[in-house]
This record gives sequence, structure tokens and C-alpha cells, in this order.
Amino acid sequence: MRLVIMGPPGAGKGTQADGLATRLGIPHISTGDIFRANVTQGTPLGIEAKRYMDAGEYVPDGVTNAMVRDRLSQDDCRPGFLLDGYPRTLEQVGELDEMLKSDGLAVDRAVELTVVVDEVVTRLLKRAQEQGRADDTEDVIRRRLEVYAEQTAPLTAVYESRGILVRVDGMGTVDEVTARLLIALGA
Ligand code: B4P
Repeated sequence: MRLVIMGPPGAGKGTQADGLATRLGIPHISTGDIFRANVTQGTPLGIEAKRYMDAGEYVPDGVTNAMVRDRLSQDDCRPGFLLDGYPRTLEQVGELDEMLKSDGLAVDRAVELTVVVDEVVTRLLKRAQEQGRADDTEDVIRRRLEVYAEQTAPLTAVYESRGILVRVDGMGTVDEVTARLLIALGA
């Protein structure tokens, strides 16, 4: 199963993707987590990514696409994968298609987690208190939501037109959302 999980910041992508990937026996690949690991290690990729992430902007497509291409070429992705937070731009959608097409493959299903704006702001401000992530300040959260609305929300139409989009209500407790996801995916 080659899955993509989408949704605004704070929709619960990372939270849900972890358990779902384990259950499906496929790797959970979060571009945000990979960037943050590079930031922590102080790699050149991390130093570049941090400038964008701290401002709530997307890391440039060229950088992100190369990183995902490298990750998907690893052996553990052969049975499938769950991509969390990628693709986020139209160019990334095209790149992902190309990466898979060369092996005769395609995205099987795209899941969109839907939530209301007030709820995601509340969740992210709570995470800010608990974890102190640099991009969870109120100003940066608002910018991330704007960037999502402009650049990423329209992508769901691409997957919808292919007939592979599944919309799942992301409101409620983590367990409630997980149960809905499993039903929607028939997992
Ligand atoms: P991400 O790491 O993807 O961050 P995110 O959108 O905030 O989602 P995340 O997965 O962390 O949060 P979740 O909704 O699970 O991206 C961070 C940055 O990296 C981007 O802004 C960008 O700069 C860069 N980046 C990443 N991918 C990129 C790409 N493809 N192209 C360019 N740039 C890219 O959870 C949020 C909080 O809600 C958590 O605290 C969680 O515990 C809580 N929560 C989840 N579900 C809940 C529920 N049901 N009820 C209550 N709380 C819940």
C-alpha cells in the first residue's frame, strides 16, 4: 500500500500516521520529522531547512524532492510506505508520480484529515507548551495555515480526480480518529 496523508498543520497527520504505518507494516515517512532530525544534528540540510520552518514557510521543492527520492529508494519502502506531509505542492505531486512511475507504481490512496481552524490552533499551542517547537508560536502557526490553504489544500482535488482520495473527520479524540481511518482504509 502506497499511502499519502494530508491535512493542515495540527490535523493529526503525524499522530495518526505512526500507528497506521505500524499496523500496515510499512514505514512512516514524515518529511517534517526528517527535517527536524537534520536540524538537531546541525547538518547542511538542517541548517537550510530551519530558516524556512521557523518562519512557517515550505522548504524549497528541490531540497525536499531530493530527500524524499533518496528515502523512497531504500529497501524498506518496497512493500509500500506512508508519506506524511509530502507532497505539499503541485510540483511535489508531479515529482512523486515520476519517482513511482519509473518502477511502474503509483500512489494507491490519499487520506485527507479534516479539522476546523480553531481546533488546530488550540492543539498546536498546547504542543508549544509541552514541546517548545520553534514553529508552534501563534504567528508562525497562522502563517503555516495560510501556506497550507494556498499551496496544499488544492492538491486534494488532484487525488480526488484520480478517484483515490479518502476524507476522514479529524475532530474528536486520537482513538476516535484512528477508528475512522481504519474503517475508511478498510484496514
Ligand atoms: P510537519 O512536521 O509535517 O508539521 P505539521 O504540519 O504541524 O504536522 P504534525 O504531523 O507535526 O502535527 P500533527 O498534525 O500530527 O511540518 C513542519 C514543517 O516542515 C512545515 O511547516 C515545513 O516548513 C516543513 N516541511 C515538511 N514537509 C514539507 C514538504 N513536503 N515541503 C516543504 N516543506 C515541508 O499534530 C499536532 C498536534 O496535535 C500534536 O501535539 C498532537 O499531539 C495533537 N493532536 C493530534 N491529534 C489530536 C486529537 N485528535 N486531539 C487532540 N490533539 C491532537
